[in-house]
Amino acid sequence: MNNPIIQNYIQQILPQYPPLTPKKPQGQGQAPVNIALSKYWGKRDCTLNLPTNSSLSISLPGLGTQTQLSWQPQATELKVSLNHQALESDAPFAIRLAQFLAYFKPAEQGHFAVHTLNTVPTAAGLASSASGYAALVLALDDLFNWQLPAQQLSLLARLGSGSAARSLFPGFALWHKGQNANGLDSFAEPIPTIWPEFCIGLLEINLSEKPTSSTAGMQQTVNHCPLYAAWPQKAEQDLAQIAQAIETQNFSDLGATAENNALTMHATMIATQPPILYWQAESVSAMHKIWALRKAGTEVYFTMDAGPNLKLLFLKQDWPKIQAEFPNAKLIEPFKPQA
Ligand code: 2P0
Repeated sequence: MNNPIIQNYIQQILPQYPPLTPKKPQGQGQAPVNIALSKYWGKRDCTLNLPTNSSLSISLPGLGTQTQLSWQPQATELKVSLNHQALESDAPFAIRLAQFLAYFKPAEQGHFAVHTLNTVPTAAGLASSASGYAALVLALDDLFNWQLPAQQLSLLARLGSGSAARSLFPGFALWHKGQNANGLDSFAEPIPTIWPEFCIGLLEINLSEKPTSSTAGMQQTVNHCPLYAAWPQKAEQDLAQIAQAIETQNFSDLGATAENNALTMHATMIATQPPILYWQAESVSAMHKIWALRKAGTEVYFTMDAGPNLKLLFLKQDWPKIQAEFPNAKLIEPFKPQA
């Protein structure tokens, strides 16, 4: 059963909705994953997926999701394939997708078919839901020929997954938490700074599915962590500092603030009852190595999301030293033109 609050929200974005009519046989969309430098952790409204705090991210070109979407009037159920494998309709990913797509069905009879290709491991802490819902909304926009501006697409993607609001954009993006109960001011927009030397190193500790989803983890933290009350203000301060560091290209300040922001977010998770600890022993070893490198003069910082993997932050000139210490790290240059 569709929620009238969500239906009304979509109506504010798509004045002609409902009904919707596909304008072509197939819609396509692709979007990058993003890494938050100042994190989103906690919702103030679970129905409209509104965050407690604003967040700021960097998109990773070449890593993300490609989605094809078609409307099948004769189909009796939603068909979902992920990386060329058909998913059972009771798979968590398919259930969540079905709930989202139910709002965009052109008719009662019939179902969508969705083919999704991820170039990142699904649910391994590299935010595939972010690129997934951003690509899906772009595919919907293509199928129905809405030609929505990016800000409106961001409002729709946020409904699917909060961090998806940020994946509509290359480079740095800022997702405003918004103030309004109707959610229409909670969208992301690009920060136009280009910073060619800015690099990310992906340090994969463990790529298996995480035990606690972000959605569940953040609400457990909101409801059962005595430290959480301090988080929203800290997050806003960090975001302002990181935005300033981007503008002035002050890498030390960006790295130090982003690392502390991630550790503070994890501190709230750890202090939750029961505790949420995404780290593994290797995650902690990597942190110590990073701090030792820094002490020895190499400017490298890290950030971590809802998983055990680390994302290193550094400038291109330091890559040889970082690679020597972390031979398995994967270099990502967010501002390098893609081939
Ligand atoms: C972020 N994360 O800012 C934070 C940091 C994980 C840790 O956004 O419930 O998948 O779908 O809105 O967007 C992951 O949470 O959660 C996330 P929902 P989402 O990147």
